[in-house]
Amino acid sequence: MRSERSIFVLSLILAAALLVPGSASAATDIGRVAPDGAVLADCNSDTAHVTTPAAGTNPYVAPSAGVITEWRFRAEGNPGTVALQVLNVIDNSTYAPIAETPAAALAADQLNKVPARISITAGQIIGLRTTTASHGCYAVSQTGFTNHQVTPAPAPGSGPTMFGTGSGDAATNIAATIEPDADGDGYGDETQDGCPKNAARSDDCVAPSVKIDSGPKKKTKKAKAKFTFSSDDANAKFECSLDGKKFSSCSSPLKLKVKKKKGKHTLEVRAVDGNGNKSDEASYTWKVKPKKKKKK
Ligand SMILES: [Ca+2]
Ligand SMILES: [Ca+2]
Repeated sequence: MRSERSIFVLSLILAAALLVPGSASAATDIGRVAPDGAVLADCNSDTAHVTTPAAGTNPYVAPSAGVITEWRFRAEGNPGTVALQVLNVIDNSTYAPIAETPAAALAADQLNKVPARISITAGQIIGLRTTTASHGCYAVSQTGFTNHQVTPAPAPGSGPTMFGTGSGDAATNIAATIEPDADGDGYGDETQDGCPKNAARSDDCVAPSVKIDSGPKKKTKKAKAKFTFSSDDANAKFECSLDGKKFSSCSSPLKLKVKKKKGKHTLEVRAVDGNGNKSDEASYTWKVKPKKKKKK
């Protein structure tokens, strides 16, 4: 019983993983966070940071468009409050902040993971803005990278700003996960958007499945019949229709008795999830043939 239950839970998890619909590609991680135990530099309040590498691809630049659904920052000491910024790259020392997340109060001496919902397009760069004076906020020791900073930090939409060179062989302590946003509604399609093909909705619009798992013998002499059915959505409710009658709520197992004892019968079942999404109907047809009375 216990193992059946864990298999059921496992299959639900698998079903949920397979239910990531409409995603053109998988989530992408960009940026760098300090390794555990790294010694970080101090930084000042109201300072924005971005990073450029001496050569090669910039790991802070988004390779494709999407929505940042989480950003990460490894803190030592007291990091204060920090916001993630999305910036246009004008050149290697000029950046234009486009948007930023709300400033988050970060916990000391640990990897902070902050949920987010902020759009980014291919070629834009992530950076950070410190909003309180803090210790241990930005610099990841990183050979071949340059951490650029500017004070005061420019506000999003304020236009391009020259970022001075803060330090060489150091990189901004920030990373982010970008999920695809195929319908462009600003919700990451994998963990935030229950309706990734409809820009007007982000709530769950995916219909559950339904399956009739067992029923009576296809040819039987019995007027009584028993059915079991199931859905990939464990919280879905069921609706049944016998012989074309109106659907009404039902549950598994379902026991019924046909009135006409002779002939074909059909049971249709559908699943309805908590958001009113209905599955297609599953149907089961069987034939009832009564016992012939023995002639004496
Ligand atoms: Ca979306
Ligand atoms: Ca949507």
